[in-house]
Amino acid sequence: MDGLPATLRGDYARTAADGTVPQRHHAIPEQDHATWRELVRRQRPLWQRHAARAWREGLARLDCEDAIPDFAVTSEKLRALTGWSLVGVPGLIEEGLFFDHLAARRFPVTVWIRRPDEMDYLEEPDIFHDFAGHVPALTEPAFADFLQAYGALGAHARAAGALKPLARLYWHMVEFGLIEEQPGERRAYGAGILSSATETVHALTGDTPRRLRFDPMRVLRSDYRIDDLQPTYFVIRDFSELFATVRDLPTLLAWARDAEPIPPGDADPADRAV
Ligand code: HBI
Ligand code: FE
Repeated sequence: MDGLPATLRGDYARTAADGTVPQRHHAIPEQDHATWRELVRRQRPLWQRHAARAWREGLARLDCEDAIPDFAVTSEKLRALTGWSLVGVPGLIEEGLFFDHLAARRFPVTVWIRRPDEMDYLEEPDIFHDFAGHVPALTEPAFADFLQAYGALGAHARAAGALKPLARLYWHMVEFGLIEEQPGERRAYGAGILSSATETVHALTGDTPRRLRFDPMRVLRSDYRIDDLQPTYFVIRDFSELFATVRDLPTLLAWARDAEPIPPGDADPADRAV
């Protein structure tokens, strides 16, 4: 996602300089709340069975299952828990702006929701992906600290020509991360997994994906497809593992920038299957 997709769906005409728009929660039509409830209803059994404990506890604290949540209300809860807040955006925003928001503990959340005829697949993240997928993990302190430190590295990565490895880290560990909570007990915390019924089943029960022990150098070299189920998932043991990568990240980003990328789905001799 170096540039932004050509055809963006949101209304970018009235964005502020920082890429944000007001949510206008009061103006959300009942149909959109009904779509949200239907998406929650479909995912709830999969979340119970396959979502990480910290993610499930976060979702419960957000109390957001009966209607599209008001970002101002959620921000008050998040601030008290991990210092994060939410800002509305029309959809994907320029990378530099995105990183700046993360560095300031502001998570950009798309303000529109998919149509009823798009329940299973969407080419751009909507509010269900951004909020239901990403926000519960922001209640977990180590993950919340990791994401802020990740955003703070954006400017450095851009200056070092290392935005691609940085984007790979986000893709694999924020969008598609798995966690092994007990030996052999794998669960998901990645937003791209938990906001999609198909991806949740594939990631946790499919027999085709590779599931590999998280290794920062491997992840930073691993290219990915944005329009298909993931062929490879990376598994952490706990969220502090992610935060621990941040200290070495400036060095690793430069190394990964010059290293040979690993094509999506390919194996690497150093891989440790989980
Ligand atoms: N913008 N709103 C929004 N949400 C994202 O997840 C996002 C983005 N812009 C860029 C981007 N993600 C990716 O390039 C990340 O890898 C940074
Ligand atoms: Fe996302």
